[in-house]
Amino acid sequence: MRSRNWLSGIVLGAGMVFAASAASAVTIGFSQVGDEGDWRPAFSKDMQDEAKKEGIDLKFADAQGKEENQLKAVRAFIAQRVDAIIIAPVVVTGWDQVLKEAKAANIPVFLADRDVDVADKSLYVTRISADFNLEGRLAGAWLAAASKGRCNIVELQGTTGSAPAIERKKGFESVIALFPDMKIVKSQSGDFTTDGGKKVMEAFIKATDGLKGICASFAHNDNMQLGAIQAMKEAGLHPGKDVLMVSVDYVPAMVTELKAGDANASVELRSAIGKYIYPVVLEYLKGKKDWPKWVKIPSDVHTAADVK
Ligand code: GYE
Repeated sequence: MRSRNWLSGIVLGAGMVFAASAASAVTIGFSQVGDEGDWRPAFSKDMQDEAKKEGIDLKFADAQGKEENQLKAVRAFIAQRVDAIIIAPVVVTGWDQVLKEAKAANIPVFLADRDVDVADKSLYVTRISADFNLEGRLAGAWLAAASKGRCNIVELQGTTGSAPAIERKKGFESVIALFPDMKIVKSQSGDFTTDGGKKVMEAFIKATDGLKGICASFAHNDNMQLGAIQAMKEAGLHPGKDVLMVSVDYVPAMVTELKAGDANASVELRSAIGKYIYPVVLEYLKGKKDWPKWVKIPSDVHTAADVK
């Protein structure tokens, strides 16, 4: 009898410990852009895997590329009283109101990857992200060297109004502006998708009589460039040979194209970035409140020569 009590005491105690740890697990709501290319799902998977490793209860909401879905998701996280909210915002505008609501509810917000444009920066703790402007500059610098500073460029822009489309364009333009014979002659959004990139390149091919006089294609991400490569091949052109191909992300499918010689360079945007993001959130929740407004993640440039 005595030993049974003793045993049930342990079972009960263990149950209480378990209940206590389950109750104290940190709950984080993550509003993700969608799955527009190869980079994004890799980032989503990394966020889910890292959350498991950290014992975080992650509520993951896929916005399917629509900001209105993100606003709904963030409001749902507020209603659920999560401990923190992470947002990878589709576009930079339209965030003031919902961030005010999170602040009023005392729920800290962290930006991951993309940026927002809000007047009051105290509405979020910090942004943990690569430097998209630097990525644009790296692509521009690579192209300046590869073309010896003489190049007519077609540009495939990312989602209009998104931080990477704005900043990669600005960074790239700031470098080519240093070379009087480098210029962007055509530029259009392909919405960061393979399909979008293919359609835009088809239009460029038509408008330039088969890319006559065009020396390079700069795409704000690899997926659009992968679509552009398809369009060029279908038109009997030789991407990577007739036209220099430079883009951003360094996804596995682009590495394959670099190896095959259909593309020339890609700036790496790391997708395994949960290990940079969660420690900031967790330390904040434990009491470290003073973060710089931007925690930067490095980016590197890779050329066809590296992957061979
Ligand atoms: O380059 C692109 C994705 O937000 C920086 O979004 C990210 C970009 C990335 O769709 O492939």
